[in-house]
Amino acid sequence: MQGVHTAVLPNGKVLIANGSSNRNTLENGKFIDGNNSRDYDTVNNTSLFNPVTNTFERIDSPPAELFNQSNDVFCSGHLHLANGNVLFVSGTNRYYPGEQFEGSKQTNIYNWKENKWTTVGQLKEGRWYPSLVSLADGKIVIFSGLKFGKPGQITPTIEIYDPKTDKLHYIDLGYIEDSPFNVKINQYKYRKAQGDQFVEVTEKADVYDSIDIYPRVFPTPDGRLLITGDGAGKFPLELHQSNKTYLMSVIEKSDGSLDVSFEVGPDRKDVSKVYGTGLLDPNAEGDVLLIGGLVNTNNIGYGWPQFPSANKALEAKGVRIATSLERWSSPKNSGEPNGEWKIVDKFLQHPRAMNLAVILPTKEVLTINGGEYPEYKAIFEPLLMTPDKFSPGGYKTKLMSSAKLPRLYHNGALLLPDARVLSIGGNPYRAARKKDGTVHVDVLPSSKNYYEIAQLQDKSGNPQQFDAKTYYNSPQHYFAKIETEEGVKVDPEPFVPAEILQAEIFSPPYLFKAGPRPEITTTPATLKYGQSGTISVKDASQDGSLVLVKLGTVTHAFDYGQRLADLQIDNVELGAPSSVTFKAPDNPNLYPPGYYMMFYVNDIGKPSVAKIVKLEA
Ligand SMILES: [Cu+2]
Repeated sequence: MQGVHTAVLPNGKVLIANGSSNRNTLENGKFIDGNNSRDYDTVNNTSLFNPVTNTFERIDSPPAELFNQSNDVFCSGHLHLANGNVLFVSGTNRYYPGEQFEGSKQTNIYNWKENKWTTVGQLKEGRWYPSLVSLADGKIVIFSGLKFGKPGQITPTIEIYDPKTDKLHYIDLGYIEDSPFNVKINQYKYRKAQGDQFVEVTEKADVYDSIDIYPRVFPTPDGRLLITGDGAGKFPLELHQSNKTYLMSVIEKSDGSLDVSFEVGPDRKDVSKVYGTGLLDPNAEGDVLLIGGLVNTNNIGYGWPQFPSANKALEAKGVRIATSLERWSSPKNSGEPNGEWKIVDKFLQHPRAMNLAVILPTKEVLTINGGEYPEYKAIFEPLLMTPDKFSPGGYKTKLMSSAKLPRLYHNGALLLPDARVLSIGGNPYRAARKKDGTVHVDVLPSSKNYYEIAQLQDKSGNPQQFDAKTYYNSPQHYFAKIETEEGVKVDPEPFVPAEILQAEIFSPPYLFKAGPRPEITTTPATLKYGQSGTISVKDASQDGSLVLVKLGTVTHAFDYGQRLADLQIDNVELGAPSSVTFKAPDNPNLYPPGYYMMFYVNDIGKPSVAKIVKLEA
């Protein structure tokens, strides 16, 4: 199964939903753009992964039609509600013919207790590629996305879902002072690579700003939302760079209506990027980190070997893949009322896009998946970031053992309750589905025919037919003939199928540390903000730590869900078992109500398996 949309559930299983999954239709040898997502068989592409038994189980998908419109979760946004159910917002209404992307207005809720799909009704707007972020009281703010019925247009609105009333509030940002849709970009600055250095280039512009699709948005400790500018690009595919950032506030008035206001935040040190990842820094509470991504274009086909002269033209315009780590220091730490931005160039060993950054229980971060280009040249080695005050960006970095499979566009990575990391998906181009349900993954985009079945050979040049078993046994087995503007050649990089259908699990170094793994034997069923609790731990140590990691929910190089709260330990009574008294987090802005994995980490940095606990007001 593919892995476009993934979320860890409170029962420890991983929900994997794909909808129609970026496929074309193959009929009588001809590739036809898109597929019929009103046909249930086309969107029935959902499963649960159980990391304890290492098994996948197909489950029902949301219905293919709702409210007389198509209902396809492919390219939706998703986030856990406080009750652990997962709210899916929008998805694809259509993308054909001619890649005319439109968002659906549908919502779907996955109920993890009953293994059932329901809806909270329709959105007012289509939202293809939306982002969701929780507020302190469990409301969910839904940003951006492409409209319904008007292909390629970003909606200048937000909707806020209130689980208490089960209603959606619609707010037009076009009328709000200092919202991105009301702020003019007169110039922007970007860094252009020149030999081994970067030089700053200033360009004039004359456009209003906007909010990216899949915007990287984060809560601040004081309850605002930081719109960083990074995301999955502006639409249509035009140059639309910005250094601007925004802080948004949502106030609920006594009559229940919501008041939204904006402040323009500090400028970024480089232009906003697409398809890098972002996270709240687990080692500097409230700080935001943005890692990697594509700079100076929205064209994710950048790097495809089929188009060498187009790639050169993009590079001449300053297009590149970032190696940087950018940090927004939150107001308290920076001393500035709206925080400040810093950039560390050459933070990553490889330029990297479509990557994820998985927060580990030890407060390390694993940058994983993605490629040196968004859809080409996968990077197989995860990069472990270990907190270190003296290193640039606050982290030492070290490459880990290679994965076996490439994970380009549409990949996922999540921290599992057993402290391993699931790596899943990968979808550099569009597979083709036949009427009988079979799916061709041995395809390549073609300059002449839109798509074609890839012509493959082995290392020695013998012609080959694609065979999934052979590929998964030996992912470097196939090489494809590609048609470039400079003639036909054999791609020096091994062929990557259009969909990677196997997952891998990475065991971080902490699992190989000597000695027994601590075990949490009892926890309170629920944690209340700011209150004390006690857990029992087998094989605890005097200087262990206790963390909550919010259940992850990942798509398109971003995890909307993950947060790490480092719990204050007030008392440790060593024994068999030991008893550890702690204080639950007191800031619901950063740690919204819902389900978290509680890990105990011993003094040499070996984590327990998590107990899943509920944090509530
Ligand atoms: Cu997508």
